[in-house]
Amino acid sequence: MLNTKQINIRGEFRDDITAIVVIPTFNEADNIRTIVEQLFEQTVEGLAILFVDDSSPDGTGEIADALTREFEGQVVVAHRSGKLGLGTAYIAGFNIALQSGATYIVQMDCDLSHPPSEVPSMIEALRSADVVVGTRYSDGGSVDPNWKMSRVLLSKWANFGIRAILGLKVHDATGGFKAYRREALEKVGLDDLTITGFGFQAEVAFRTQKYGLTVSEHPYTFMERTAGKSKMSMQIAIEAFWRLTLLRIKSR
Ligand SMILES: Nc1nc2c(ncn2[C@@H]2O[C@H](COP(=O)(O)OP(=O)(O)O)[C@@H](O)[C@H]2O)c(=O)[nH]1
Ligand SMILES: [Mg+2]
Repeated sequence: MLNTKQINIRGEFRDDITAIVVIPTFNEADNIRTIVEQLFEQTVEGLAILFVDDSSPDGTGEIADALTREFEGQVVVAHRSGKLGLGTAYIAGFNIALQSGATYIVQMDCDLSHPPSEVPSMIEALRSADVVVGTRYSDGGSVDPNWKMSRVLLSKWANFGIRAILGLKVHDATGGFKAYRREALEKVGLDDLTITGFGFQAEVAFRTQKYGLTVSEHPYTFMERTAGKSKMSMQIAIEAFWRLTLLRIKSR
């Protein structure tokens, strides 16, 4: 399904890398350096970053290339030929991280909505769980206090609806802040995921539950991006809903 020929990798991971943070990017020129600096401020042994950039028109890919030279062995970039969507970006990134031999794989957004300061404790929690799910919707978790009530309700209801459709126990089914042991990703099976758009997170959560992987929920506060634009739209959300409904019907 995934055409690896379209992927051009810059940089190479050092041999002592154990944890790879996969970050998909599309037009994140104003955020990409900050996230690298904030992640490398954390004390995690063998930490590296893999960006999956979809030929961002704003030059994110070129900045990423410069970062691979500045942080040689610790920053790698997978360039794809065009905007191929968030789900396939994660699949490509996870596959590269697995091939690179990482023991722990983290996923997060580039826009600083997911705080880099939570990454060390999420990786730590993988000692006793297969998957650690960052959650905005259980005790201790929250969303940006500046969000309007309408936005909070929309986000909560979308999450509630998706949990109900798929029968998910995990409190945050739509978030993209998670950490996995490599065996967990191997078990989830990346190459035959059916939903490659926004519903990707929920399909992975569904398989995690179906295959009996142990999940630890990690509460955090989701902050609104301050630079760049969100790529989320109503059309993307509606498509995710019907695709997830089909997934549930087919798996009965
Ligand atoms: N490679 C790639 N990254 C994407 C794509 N769409 C969104 N992203 C990245 O995925 C992350 C989440 O996207 P964002 O627009 O912040 O979504 P939101 O947080 O739901 O509003 C960010 O790091 C984006 O740059 C895509 O099609 N391809
Ligand atoms: Mg965002």
